[in-house]
Amino acid sequence: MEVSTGDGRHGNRPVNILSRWIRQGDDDDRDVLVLNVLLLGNRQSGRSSVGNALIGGHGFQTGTHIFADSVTTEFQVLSRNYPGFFRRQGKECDLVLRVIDTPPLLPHPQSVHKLCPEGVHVLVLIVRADLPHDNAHLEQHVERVFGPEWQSHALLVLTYADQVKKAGLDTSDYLAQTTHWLRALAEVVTGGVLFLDNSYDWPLMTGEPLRDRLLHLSARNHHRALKVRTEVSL
Ligand SMILES: Nc1nc2c(ncn2[C@@H]2O[C@H](COP(=O)(O)OP(=O)(O)OP(=O)(O)O)[C@@H](O)[C@H]2O)c(=O)[nH]1
Ligand SMILES: [Mg+2]
Repeated sequence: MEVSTGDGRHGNRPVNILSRWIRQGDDDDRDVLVLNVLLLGNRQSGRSSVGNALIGGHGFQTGTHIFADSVTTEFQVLSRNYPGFFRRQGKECDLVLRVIDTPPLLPHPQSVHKLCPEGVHVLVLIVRADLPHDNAHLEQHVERVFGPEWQSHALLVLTYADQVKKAGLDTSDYLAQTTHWLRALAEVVTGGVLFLDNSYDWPLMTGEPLRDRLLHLSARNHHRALKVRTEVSL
């Protein structure tokens, strides 16, 4: 497994994270697609667990906090290279996911820009399925930081899918019965909704459908990145 800590190196191979398509040397007829993925959600929503599912490891610290604190108090970037993840124009391509875990407060544009000067390819909005929710601030904030195009780059992940199952609901029943806010959010995000059960300890497998969905969404956007609007005042 090749996991790195955001300095753009993957194993012994330097990767230029400023370019989304990187050609390997002549002897290796392969391209590399680098995608910046930003995780957003309330405290204890399961952001770091989703990050681990994406990198297929345990690099992001997770845990329960009964008081108002969060386990994640600072931005953290971890990358993973998935060799030969997909084919493009008849050639095998590597997928590098550069995953940015965030503290629960809505991130300041300057902080995101510092970590992703080239922009963000996919926004993963994370909400706990087993708790009542209404977080209209999330969309307002994201729209101010990324502009109206954010919807085309976003997908919604509902964590604690195990609890939904325990309650005897299937996912379409759940969406039909959930709050107006969550239903509306599910309808506007181009990447759609994915239910995730992070209760068992096998992140590489848990993350598989999420990685596929994420790549598909980015391809719909021709792998263009959303630029961060650093000029906005919050
Ligand atoms: N049962 C169950 N537990 C989960 C799921 N996802 C996360 N958890 C647990 O919920 C707790 C919080 O998960 P984290 O991934 O740390 O959540 P977070 O949003 O990063 O939390 P903070 O950084 O503290 O705000 C951990 O104990 C996880 O093991 C899930 O899908 N099902
Ligand atoms: Mg966390």
